[in-house]
Amino acid sequence: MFDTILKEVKDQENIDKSVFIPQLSTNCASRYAILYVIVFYFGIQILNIHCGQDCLSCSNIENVNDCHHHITCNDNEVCYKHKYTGESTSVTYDVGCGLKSTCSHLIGSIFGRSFEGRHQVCSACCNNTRLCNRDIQCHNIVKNGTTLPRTCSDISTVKTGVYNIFPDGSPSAVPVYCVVNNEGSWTVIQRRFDGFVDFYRGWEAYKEGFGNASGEYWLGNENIHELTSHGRHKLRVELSSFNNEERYAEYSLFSVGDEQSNYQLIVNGYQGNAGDSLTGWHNGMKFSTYDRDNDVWPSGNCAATRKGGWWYKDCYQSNLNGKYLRGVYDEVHLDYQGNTWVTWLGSSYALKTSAMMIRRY
Ligand SMILES: [Ca+2]
Repeated sequence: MFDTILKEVKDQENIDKSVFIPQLSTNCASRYAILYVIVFYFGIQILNIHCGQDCLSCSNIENVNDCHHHITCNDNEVCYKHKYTGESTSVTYDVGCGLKSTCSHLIGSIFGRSFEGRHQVCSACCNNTRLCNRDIQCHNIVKNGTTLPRTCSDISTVKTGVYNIFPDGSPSAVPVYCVVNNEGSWTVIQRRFDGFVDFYRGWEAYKEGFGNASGEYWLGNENIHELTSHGRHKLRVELSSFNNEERYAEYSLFSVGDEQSNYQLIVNGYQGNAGDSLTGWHNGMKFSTYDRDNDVWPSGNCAATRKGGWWYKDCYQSNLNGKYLRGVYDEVHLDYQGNTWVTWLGSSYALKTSAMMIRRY
């Protein structure tokens, strides 16, 4: 799902870095001066004067939130953020105004890269802040009057399908499958329906996400964490069997911690008809993969034996990222490896479809 982003990076690799040097906002400043003169002499009330974006403007800082100096860009400029590794190997930033013409792609896309590890992004503004290139922590991101969606529920659509979202406010669009039902639009974080995508993957794959937004995929623990750390989210799990019977489980509370917490799961408030295969066993558990055993089984590794990535305890009551084994299977012989939801069809029935989707409310 990140092919597009990588392509953009390659396309932009040869752009000369020198064009991004911040420039003084003389045009805007002179316009302000003229307007103030008019106001002074003629007493005209002029409100909401604004030329271009307000950007933070600092060089060689380790934390963008430490930058308090800001400037107003010229009309032909936008905010940029340049992240690079300094001589002390610590990550540092330059932020300021850059030419809009060098930022012709979607907001948030990478528009210059001098070599690996150095890149610049066109920044987006938080709603009502106008301060564009601080690390953005807000629900709505506004750039030039256009709101960028953090989740599917920020997209005005009546149609289920693939859309771009911006889970962390920047820097890059993430394609995702949005499901629209009576309640509104849901952001799908996990989807399986044909077994074409291998879900037996390691920590990094589950961290970044894998698969394809129009097919089977895992959105990525980083993205899921970003989304669920901005506002309260509910989780809806939709399941079906090979008899085409459908069930669901909904949770009024769902969040995933950061990597330091090993993407710890918080889930509560069940209602539905599939039974609750999450809170009893998996609430409070850390995420585990075959190469990162965070389960509570001292002598074993649930992710390795059950063939998935999940918030295993010792081991599971649900295993939606387990092996796509197509219906009834020999659970003992195959070590409970199927993609299962135990409170509905038990641990020996591998489901036909599953979708985990979240909605901010
Ligand atoms: Ca273990």
